[in-house]
Amino acid sequence: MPDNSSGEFGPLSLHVPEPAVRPGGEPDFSNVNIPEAGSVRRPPVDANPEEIRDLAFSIIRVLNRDGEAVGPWAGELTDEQLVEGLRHMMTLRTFDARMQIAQRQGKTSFYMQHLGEEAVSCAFRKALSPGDMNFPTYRQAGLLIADDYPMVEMMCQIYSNEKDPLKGRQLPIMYSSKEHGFFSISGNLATQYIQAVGWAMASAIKNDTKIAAGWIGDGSTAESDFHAALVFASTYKAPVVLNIVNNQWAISTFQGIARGGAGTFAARGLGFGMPALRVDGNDYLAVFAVAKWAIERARRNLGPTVVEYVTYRAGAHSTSDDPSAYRPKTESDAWPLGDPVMRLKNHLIGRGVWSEERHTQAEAEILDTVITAQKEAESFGTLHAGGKPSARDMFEGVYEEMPPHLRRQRQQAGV
Ligand SMILES: Cc1ncc(C[n+]2csc(CCOP(=O)(O)OP(=O)(O)O)c2C)c(N)n1
Ligand SMILES: [Mg+2]
Repeated sequence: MPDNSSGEFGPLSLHVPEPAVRPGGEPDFSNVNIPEAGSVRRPPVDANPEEIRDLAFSIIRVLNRDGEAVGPWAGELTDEQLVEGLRHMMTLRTFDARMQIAQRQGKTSFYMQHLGEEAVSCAFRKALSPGDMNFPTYRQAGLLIADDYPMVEMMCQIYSNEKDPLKGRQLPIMYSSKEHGFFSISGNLATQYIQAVGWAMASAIKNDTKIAAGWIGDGSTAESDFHAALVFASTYKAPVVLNIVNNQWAISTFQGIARGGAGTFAARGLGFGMPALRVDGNDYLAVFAVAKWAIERARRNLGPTVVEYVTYRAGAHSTSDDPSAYRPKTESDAWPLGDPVMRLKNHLIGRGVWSEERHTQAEAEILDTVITAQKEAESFGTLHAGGKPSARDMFEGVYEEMPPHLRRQRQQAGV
């Protein structure tokens, strides 16, 4: 047996992946391989996963650099649907901007933005049917906005005020709406995956027709729950779409740490025999087309699909984060897949159904709508002012029958 007593092999050491650049350096995305828009084939929905393994290493794109929709994944949406999609993304962006300021004004303790990632959740929602269930993280509020969930309720939740539908029991932005297919957000990342697969399995066991969508970030794929969920989803061919939002960062940790040697996050699905697609997450048309493909596959009982959205978190992780500590300030400008709002806007102008004037007008209208909703929400209180949920509410809504120790605590609190 060879040993190393003579020191022949030298000492062992670990490989720790490093981001391409650090603060002060020039942004560098030369490692992001971007195929031409329209160049990735579109297999039939019932394709054998073995035959489409290449899709886990490419990027499905529809909008080219001139703003045209090209290739086999184009042509899924009407002019009206695209204009609606643009409005949803603009609304989410405006909502974010207002809530970010509200946090700085002390009206809420915490906020998380979607800047640069609006297309992912806004387009995905439009590919689902009523009754389907999302298990989202905190960066998919577009699922609510694009389903016309009332913004006032979202804001009341953020302000933990007297009209907060969750009565102050959840961290701001951790919404919940059964009617809108938005499962209560859990702060414990990756739990969304096992829950989504479990829900999908239950739907199949009941011989129902509803499907589930699990959501996870690049960094959270390092959690055990991610892998456990993939085992159950692939073994039982659960009707679920397993979304991975690769926005390049997990707070200050770059995506290379969680990705490890896998090449891409989508490729994680291949070891489980699942179809795995990678898509340009800043291309509304591509996101919708790929979501529709995966959702149809689940609905036809053909099993789960892994979808990796390649995007970039242009904003800070949350209001508690300062990205200048770990990445160049101009990195988001250098992101080679552009901005989802600008790209769809330019496409619609090219199609002759939108213009700079209409865009400016839409911006003003949307800002007005968001401010009106904000004023209404603030009339019900903010973090430190006005109405609050009752302390009594804290004891409700968890157990069907309140256990004795909670009943005692409630009595002690006198509520
Ligand atoms: C199980 C668990 N571990 C750690 C955290 C703390 N945490 C909150 S967000 C976050 C980063 C997640 O990054 P990623 O999965 O890439 O999602 P992104 O925020 O980029 O959308 C971490 C580590 C958590 N909420 N849950
Ligand atoms: Mg991330």
